[in-house]
Amino acid sequence: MSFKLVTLVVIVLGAIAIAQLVRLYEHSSKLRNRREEDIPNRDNKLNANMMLTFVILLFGGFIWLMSTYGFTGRGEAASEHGKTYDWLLNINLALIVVVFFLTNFLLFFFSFKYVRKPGVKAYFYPHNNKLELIWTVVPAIVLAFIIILGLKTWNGITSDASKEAVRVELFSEQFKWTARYSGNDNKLGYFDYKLTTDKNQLALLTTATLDSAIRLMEVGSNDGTILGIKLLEEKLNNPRNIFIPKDRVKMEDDLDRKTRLLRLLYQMKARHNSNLDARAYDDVIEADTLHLVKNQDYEFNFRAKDVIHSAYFPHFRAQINTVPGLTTRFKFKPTITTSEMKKKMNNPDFNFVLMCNKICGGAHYKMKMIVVVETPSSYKKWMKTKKTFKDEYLAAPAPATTAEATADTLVVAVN
Ligand SMILES: [Cu+2]
Repeated sequence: MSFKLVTLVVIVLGAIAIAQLVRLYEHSSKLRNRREEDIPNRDNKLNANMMLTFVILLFGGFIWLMSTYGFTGRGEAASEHGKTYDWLLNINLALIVVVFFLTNFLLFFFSFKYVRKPGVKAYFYPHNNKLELIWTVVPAIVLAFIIILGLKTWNGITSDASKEAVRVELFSEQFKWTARYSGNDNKLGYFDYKLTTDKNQLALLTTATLDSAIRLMEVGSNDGTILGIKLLEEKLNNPRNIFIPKDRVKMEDDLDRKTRLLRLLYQMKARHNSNLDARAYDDVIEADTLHLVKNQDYEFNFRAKDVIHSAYFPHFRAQINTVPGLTTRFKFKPTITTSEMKKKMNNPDFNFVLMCNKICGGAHYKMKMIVVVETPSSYKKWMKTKKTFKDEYLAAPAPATTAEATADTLVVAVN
């Protein structure tokens, strides 16, 4: 017999047993000359005492949990606005705790105190306008106060950053973060998803990346994993090639998509101003670790490659969604270095982190970046070891020229 069937039988038998007990109770009441709705004094007293015990356990448990596990365990706020944020959170918590104690005390203590007593008739009190007014207006004022303060703080975090703020981009994808620093000009280079190639994972826009994206569409990749339009056309038009219909449709779709992309890329190229190349060329790209300077204003620009992620900096009290096709932004100023925080938290292994806070797929739990907050001098030292996008891009092996690739494709086609 399956587990489900056993469970069902137990439930049915349980229901029958309860029905029988209720009938037995009814019969015994009749025998004792008592009406069904008469509850003996002893039962009322028991319920009243249970109400009192429950509220004592509830309050005791709450106080114990709060004193054992603390508030959030995130430690002191490590950003400037974080202090306001924590203040706001504490006010909210204080209000909630007061209301929690007050309402639960009234609910359970009154149930205990005003238990039915023989010979005492309940006072009938159906309505009071004054009371209604108080418990409508007071919460409304308190809520308005919380919401206005919250909006003010939120606007402070998401309003435009100052000119001096350092621009950093955080690029999210399943399942990692990549940081892009804006370089000497403090301007992030432009980007377009159509420029995504192996060498240009963040799809930055320069004359060279445009040309190589166009080449990729026209002649494919050097290793032959991406077929170019030329080769696709040759394959499809060669009468000696015989395809099963499914494969032919797949290749035709691929050709369509690539032809469309190529057309858009040529449009981009016609509009492209090569003066903008410098904007992207001095950018510095770094995966895994984010380096920040203490007391420096930052503007973070978030991008997503695949699905919606959420950028969560618990210690800096900041979080925002990262959305494909839409840049989201916020700013903050770190005020505590990593080594200072290690001492404050009394934990030599402590590190600030950027985490993904949106269930974005199978390895979501691993999507994390270490954040290092340091002094300006050690930041400069670190930055000196980094290559700019231009150096990295030009150092990578050059894409095949059209002539070479065409020769290759012919060989493949003959094969
Ligand atoms: Cu994610």
